[in-house]
Amino acid sequence: MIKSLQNQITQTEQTFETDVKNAQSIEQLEHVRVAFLGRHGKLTELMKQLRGLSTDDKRVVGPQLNQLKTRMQEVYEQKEQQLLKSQQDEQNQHKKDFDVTLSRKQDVTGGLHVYTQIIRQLEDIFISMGYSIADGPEVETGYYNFETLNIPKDHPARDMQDTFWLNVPDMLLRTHTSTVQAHVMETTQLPLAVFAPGRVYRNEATDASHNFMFMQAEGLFIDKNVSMSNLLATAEQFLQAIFERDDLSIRVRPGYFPFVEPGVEIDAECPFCTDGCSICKKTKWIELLGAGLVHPNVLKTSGIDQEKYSGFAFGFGIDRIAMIKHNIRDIRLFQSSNLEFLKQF
Ligand code: FA5
Repeated sequence: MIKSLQNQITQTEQTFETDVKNAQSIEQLEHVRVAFLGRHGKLTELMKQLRGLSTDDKRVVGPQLNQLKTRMQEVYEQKEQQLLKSQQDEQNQHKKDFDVTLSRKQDVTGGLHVYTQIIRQLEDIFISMGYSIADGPEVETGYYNFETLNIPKDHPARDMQDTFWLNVPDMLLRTHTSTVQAHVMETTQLPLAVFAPGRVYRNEATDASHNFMFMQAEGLFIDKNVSMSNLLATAEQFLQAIFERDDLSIRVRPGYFPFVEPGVEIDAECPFCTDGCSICKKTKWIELLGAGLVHPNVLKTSGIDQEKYSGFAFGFGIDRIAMIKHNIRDIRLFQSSNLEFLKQF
């Protein structure tokens, strides 16, 4: 019995040493440790056999088993140190070989959306003309979307812009950026000149030139003795700047908007042709702005003395400007997830 246990002790030591030697990684070494030194490992198994020996034999084999345990732990720890060191060396080498100047292949970078690009250009143009940039809420009250703009409750002009009403009484998604007018007039000292780009919503069916959510911009200028010629000069200057054509002329047609009097529609000469093309639909003109002199009722509602002050306002679709500038055929592309389209800008 004692002989058999002593043989097993010698064999266990040899197998353990071979297995430890062969372990290539910390994980493999851990497997060996569990198999030999773990709670249910080989060493525990040998210890259990000690119970069947006589007291004299126990005195002989007991110390041998303890020696085996100490030896196994030493061998294990030595190997563990060795593996940890080579792991560390490998990591250091990897860091040394890492070339920070290498660029990654197929780098995917984002870019500014075409809306943002056009809005920034427009803002730069208006800031250079002395305007400041204004903003307003997209969730609005009927008061700011209609009443301050001379469109009382039940007035038929409310039907000119199909409205998304919310479930909260008198709340809506703004149908145009003209809502910013009263907000600004209530809070800004005169004279004032503001440019307000932003998102607007209309409860309309979509097609290639109409969306239910799109971008508009509003211009508002209030001072003493503001006239139609100030409006036309401003319109001409900004249209020339945005289409990068110094010789671009404009033309004016009568138009109806309840918040301006007189109201006009302003067209720009087609920047892309001289005798008609597909962009201007062979007319040589492109419809761009709704505009006019601010209606006295609008000034009055915002507490401005209409005897002393006058002003002009204009509004336009930013999508339309972007479509003309980049020859885009379908307005719905702007808000699609079509990366091929978006990547062009
Ligand atoms: C207005 O919204 C007026 N607030 C503009 C205005 C401001 C007039 C200040 C006078 C003084 P209108 O509904 O025409 O006007 O819209 C202006 C522009 O928004 C249009 O010329 C068009 O370019 C754009 N637009 C209108 N509806 C849509 C739509 N469904 N999809 C895309 N663009 C649209």
